[in-house]
Amino acid sequence: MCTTCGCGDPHSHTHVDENGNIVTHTHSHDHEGHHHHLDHDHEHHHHHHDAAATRTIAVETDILARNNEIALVNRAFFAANKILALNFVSSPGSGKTELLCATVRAKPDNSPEIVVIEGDQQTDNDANRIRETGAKAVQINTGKGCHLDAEQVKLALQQAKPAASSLVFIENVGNLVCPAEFDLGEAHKVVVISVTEGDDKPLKYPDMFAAADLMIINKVDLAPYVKFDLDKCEENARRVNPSIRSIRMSATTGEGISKWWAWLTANHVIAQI
Ligand SMILES: Nc1nc2c(ncn2[C@@H]2O[C@H](COP(=O)(O)OP(=O)(O)OP(=O)(O)O)[C@@H](O)[C@H]2O)c(=O)[nH]1
Ligand SMILES: [Mg+2]
Repeated sequence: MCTTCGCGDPHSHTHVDENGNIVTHTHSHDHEGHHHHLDHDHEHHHHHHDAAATRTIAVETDILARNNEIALVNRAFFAANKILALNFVSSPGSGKTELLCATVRAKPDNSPEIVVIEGDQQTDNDANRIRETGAKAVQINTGKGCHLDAEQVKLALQQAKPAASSLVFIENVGNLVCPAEFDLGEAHKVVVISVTEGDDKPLKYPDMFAAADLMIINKVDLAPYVKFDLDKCEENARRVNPSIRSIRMSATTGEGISKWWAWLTANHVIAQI
């Protein structure tokens, strides 16, 4: 887990603000009492602070253990209500929100209710974009946090109250690193990569591609203008995760959307058993 970005601060607290957004505040101090970015004497510092390093690891372990406990509560809620919950992860700007808007617009007539939980450090732009499509959306602002945690999602579920047999789409904070470690209770992580990011990303961020069951390669409409080998990207993803599935898509042109809906429908059926 990252200890420099504030995501593991045990003193942070989460509440619902006056606009109905779920907001997490993180205290700006850090556990070791110095500022990492200004610490020119890093090696030396660590050498004399083994106790502090041990404490940091202990805090991280506690945070992940506590997160996993709450993720189990969320997972039990999804199972009891036959809800298919997906956790969308990617670098910023790969097109997660655009893809979710396109997904809602292309939903089949007999589609289950769709509820979207939007995670961003700041703003409720993405929740508003989802609401324009007619789907229900709850915004979580993580502040300094670079990922969603299970507690935030639990609060969002209490607010959104998704119906039985619905689809719950959780859009994580744009970040290919930390969200890989935090289980939210979802059935599957879906990693979105766009063709402008480079086909080597699965090898550079293997944890995320190993944690995902499906990779969506988005913005294929831009493929003619960039050096991005779609086959190579899929090959790289399978090197870190041999069972990962892949769908090539464009959220703006709608290419690939029927394949994506077929995947969704098949997995929703499994959630009904
Ligand atoms: N050409 C093209 N542009 C796209 C596509 N999907 C998204 N975009 C554009 O890419 C930009 C980022 O899209 P978003 O949906 O905001 O990306 P995001 O992953 O939700 O971003 P964060 O929430 O900030 O991590 C926007 O300008 C979109 O219009 C696509 O398939 N093709
Ligand atoms: Mg977004």
